Amino acid sequence: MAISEIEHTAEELMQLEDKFGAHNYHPLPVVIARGEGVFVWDVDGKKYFDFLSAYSALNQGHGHPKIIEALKQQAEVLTLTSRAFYNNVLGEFEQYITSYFGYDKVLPMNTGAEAVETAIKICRKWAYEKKGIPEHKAKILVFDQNFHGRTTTIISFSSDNTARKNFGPYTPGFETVKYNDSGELAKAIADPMVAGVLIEPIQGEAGVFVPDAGYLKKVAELCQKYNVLFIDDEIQTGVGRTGKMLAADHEGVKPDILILGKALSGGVYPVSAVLANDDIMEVITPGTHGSTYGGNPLGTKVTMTALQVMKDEKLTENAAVLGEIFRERMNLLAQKSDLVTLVRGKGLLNAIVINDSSEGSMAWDLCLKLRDNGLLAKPTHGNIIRFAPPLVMTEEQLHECCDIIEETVAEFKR
Ligand code: IF1
Repeated sequence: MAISEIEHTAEELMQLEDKFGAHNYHPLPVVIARGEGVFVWDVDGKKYFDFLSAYSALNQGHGHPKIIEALKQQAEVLTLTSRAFYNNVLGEFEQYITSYFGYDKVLPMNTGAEAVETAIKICRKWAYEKKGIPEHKAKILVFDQNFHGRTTTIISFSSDNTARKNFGPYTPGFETVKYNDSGELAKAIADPMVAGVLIEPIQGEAGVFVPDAGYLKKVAELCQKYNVLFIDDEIQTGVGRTGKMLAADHEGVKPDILILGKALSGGVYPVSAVLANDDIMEVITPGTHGSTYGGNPLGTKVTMTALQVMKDEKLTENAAVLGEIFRERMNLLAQKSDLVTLVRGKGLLNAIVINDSSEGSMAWDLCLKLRDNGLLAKPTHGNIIRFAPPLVMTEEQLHECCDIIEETVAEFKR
C-alpha cells in the first residue's frame, strides 16, 4: 500500500495504531501532527504547550532551525558509512563532545539503553582487566525504583514488576540498594566484587525523586574509596534539563563513566554516548563492541549542533531560572488545593504529586483536562505527573502554563 495521501481523522489514526501497532504504550488520546519550539498542534489544528518534551529529548524545542538545517545539509551529503571505514565527521564530533564534557574518550551509540548496556560492558571489562575481580564475579550496584531502559539485562535489575515480569531468565551481577541512603550504600560497596555503581542523579521515571543534598557527593566518595566506577546515567537529567549541564554538576562530582542520550541530539535523530577517561575506555579494543549506526555522520553532525545551541542560547541557565519560578507557583498551588500535595524537581525537570492512591485515575483525568486546556503532560506512575517543557520556553510562556495548570486544578471535579 502506498504511503497514505488520505487525511485520517484523529480517531482513525488512533485506531490504526491500536490495530497495527504493538500495545506497549497507553498514550494520552491526542494526535500530534506538527511541532515548533514549545508548541505542538494536533491533526485538527489545536495548539498545545508540550510539557513533556518527548521525555526530555526535546530540550532545544521542536524543530530548532539550526538543528534541522544541520540534519538537512548532512543528509544530502553523507548519512552512514559504518565504522568499517573512517568518515569526515566522527573525529570532529569525538573531539567536540569530549572537550565539551571533559573526558578523554567517547563511545557513540544510538539509544539510551544501548549506551547503558555499553557502560555496563565497559565497567565489567575494567573490573576484570584493571581492578582484578575474578571473571564473572563483577557486581554492579543499582537502586530501587531505577529506570535505565528496556533491554533484557537492564530490566533484569528493574524494581518495576511491569517492566520486568515474564522477561526472564534475568542477567545476574546486579545488587539493588536503597536510593538516597548512603549508609546502605556504604555497606554494599565494601564488597570487593563490586565494580561499579549505576545511578540516576535524579530518578525520573520513579517520579522525579531528587536525592538529599550531598548524597551524590557521598556516592562519589565511596566509589573513590573502594575503587568502584561511578556510572552516571544522565540520559534524562543531562544536557541542561536540571539547570546545570549535568545533574551531577549540582554537587560538583565528576562521574567515571558518563552516559548521555535523548536531548544530546535535540530530539531530531537518536544519538547516545558513553564518555570516560583513557584508563577506563582503553579496555575497549577492536571487535569488543560496536553498532551499525553508532557514530554515523548524520547523527553526530546533528549532535554537535544540538550541543552548541545549548550554549549559544543559554538554555541551561534558562532552565534554572524558570524551574525556580515553576516550583514557587506550584508550591503556592499545593498550599491552596487539596488535589496537589507537593511539587519536586530541579531546573525544568519537575513533578507534582496528586492526592490520590497510586492506582487512582485522578492524575490521568487531570492530564485529560490539561490537554483540553492546551497543555500536554502525562503521569509517570499513578498519581505523579511529570512536567518537563522544552528549555527554550520564555518566562511569559511559563507563567501562561502555570495559569493553565492552576485553572485546570481549580475546576477539577474529583
Ligand atoms: C519508555 C522517562 C522512562 C531514561 C534513563 C535510560 C533510558 C531512559 C534515565 C533509556 C528512557 C524513556 C523511555 C520511555 C519512557 C521514558 C522514561 F523517565 F524518561 F519518562 F521510562 F523512565 N536512562 N526513558 O529515562 O533510553 O533507550 O529510551 O533511549 O521506555 O517507556 P532509551
